[in-house]
Amino acid sequence: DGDGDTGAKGGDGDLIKVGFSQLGAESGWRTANTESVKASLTKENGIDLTFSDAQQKQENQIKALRDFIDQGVDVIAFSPVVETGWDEVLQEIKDAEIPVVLVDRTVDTTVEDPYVTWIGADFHSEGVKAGEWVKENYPDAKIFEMQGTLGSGAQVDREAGFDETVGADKIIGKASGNFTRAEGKAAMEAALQAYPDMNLLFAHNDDMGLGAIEAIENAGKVPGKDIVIVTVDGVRDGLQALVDKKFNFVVECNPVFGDQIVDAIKKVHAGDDVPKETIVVDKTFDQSITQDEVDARLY
Ligand code: GZL
Repeated sequence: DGDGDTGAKGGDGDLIKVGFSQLGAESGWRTANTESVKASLTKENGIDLTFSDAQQKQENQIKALRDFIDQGVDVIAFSPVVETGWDEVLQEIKDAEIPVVLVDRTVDTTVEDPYVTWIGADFHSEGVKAGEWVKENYPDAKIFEMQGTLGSGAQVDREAGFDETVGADKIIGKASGNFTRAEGKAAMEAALQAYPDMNLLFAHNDDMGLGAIEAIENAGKVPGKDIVIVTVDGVRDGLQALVDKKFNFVVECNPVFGDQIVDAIKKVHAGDDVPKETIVVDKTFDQSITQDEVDARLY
């Protein structure tokens, strides 16, 4: 190429400046996702990453996104803590002509074409998989549903998939544990009082299920037996609970897709075609899982 470029790595000028707004560090899933993002969005991979953690507060994410606009980044990537409330900032990003790669969670906005591509899991399908296992194995269960962060795509779609599969009449109560262990434990303590005949918990993530185990044991009941527990994520602590027979079924939601994010960023920056969405593949786990399999898990 005529600019005398020897092809050697130029200075930072050759790197793609990326602003990444992560929603928080609320769960094992999220910290594994952040590790994957930071391991992939590196200078070696051609990325100059500015990373921000919003501690699960939408106003912090909106501020970070505005900072990225001011910094003139080349690409913005973010995982929106909830689906709505982004119209103004997404329009500002669009006006600044900065392409958006949406990661993990989904948005519901009036802005035309707000992002170039979305990479994440099929939350509705995860809810259906959990519901199918419950319908198959515990058709007459009295179910308590522990919701994730209210208004997040993961909560809305897992709930829809699960409820339509098991039948809303099987669900005797719902409460949010905001995807965290502490809030899951607190919500379960209240639920055990309010719904003493509950015999199955569907928790929208492992961390809330792990918090619920503490509440169940403190109430003198046996998790996995008196109260069957079904969760989503498949982080190591969740799979350990499965081996320990305290969880009964776990639907995976794989957080390790930093490589796919880098690939999308490079294509978007180059103006290459990218699919509107890329679904991260999930599988399921039951109590047949072995300790060796759990120990081998990366996250
Ligand atoms: C799912 C992700 C969810 C996880 C939770 O892709 O958005 O958020 O299931 C995390 O553990 O808090």
